[in-house]
Amino acid sequence: MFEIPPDHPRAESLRIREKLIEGFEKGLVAKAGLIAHGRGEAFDYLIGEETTEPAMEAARAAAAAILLAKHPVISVNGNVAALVPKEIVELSEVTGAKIEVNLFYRTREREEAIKNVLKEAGAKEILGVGEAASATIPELSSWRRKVDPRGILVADVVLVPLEDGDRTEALRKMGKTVITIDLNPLSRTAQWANITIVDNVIRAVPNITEQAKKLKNLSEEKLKEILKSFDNRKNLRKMIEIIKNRLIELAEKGVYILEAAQLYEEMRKIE
Ligand code: PTJ
Repeated sequence: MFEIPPDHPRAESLRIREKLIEGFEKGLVAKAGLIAHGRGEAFDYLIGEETTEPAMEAARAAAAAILLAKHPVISVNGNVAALVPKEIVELSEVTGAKIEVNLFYRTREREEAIKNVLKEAGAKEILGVGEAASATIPELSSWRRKVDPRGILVADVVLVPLEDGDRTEALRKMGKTVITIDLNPLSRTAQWANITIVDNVIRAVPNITEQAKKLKNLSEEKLKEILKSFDNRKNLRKMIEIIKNRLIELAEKGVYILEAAQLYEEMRKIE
């Protein structure tokens, strides 16, 4: 892995990027996954690269939905396997949700590489690999239609991080509750899902696990109350507000421009 200087002002973001590049080199991540990550980075910049209050609210609702589910499934693609394999396994262990590999750019090699990474991270059972994905999601023409009859096909709640809109729509039409993690609050997936966590998967997956640990001992009734009080439309509006206010604040105060100007002044003094 390329060594990131620890004092680099964007060290954390560069470290995440390196994980993805490494995942690409290991055959986990699709070429388009690198492009998708760049889009995610841009939105992360806009939300301030930290978990916001609405994102934590959504993570709480997601944890409640997964705990209430009879057959919860976590769908894993290349980017998720490269960025948060251990965190996915921990979420699965805490909630009892199954893990299924489901790819847009499906190849047997990538399925196997992703399965191996998840196994190395401690997963005992991985669904959806090879012939195991023998069922089909109706109304879906992409490779994402191929699912495991023990997993996504019979799931009542599916967590689909970094998703494309088509499958979210198809899963909703099948009557499933769809939870997504997507940094873009305007994406079709974000708009179609029942619960959208507008946050980076790096932060969101551990947040769902943390919330699930807190909620685990609550009664079914209390969990249902949490779910009922969550409004995805409102939550998405709050996220768009956060981005709007952040941009207005930056435009008015010119935070970065001010920093650059100060630096320029310092340099002039040295000269
Ligand atoms: O591994 P595969 O074959 O299943 O392919 C996976 C990708 C991601 C290539 C595929 O699902 C795809 O093309 O997705 P999209 O349509 O590009 O959507 C990805 C969404 O995830 C975009 O809205 C991005 O803003 C968002 N995103 C990217 N990186 C992150 C993210 N959201 C949360 N955390 C991230 N790190």
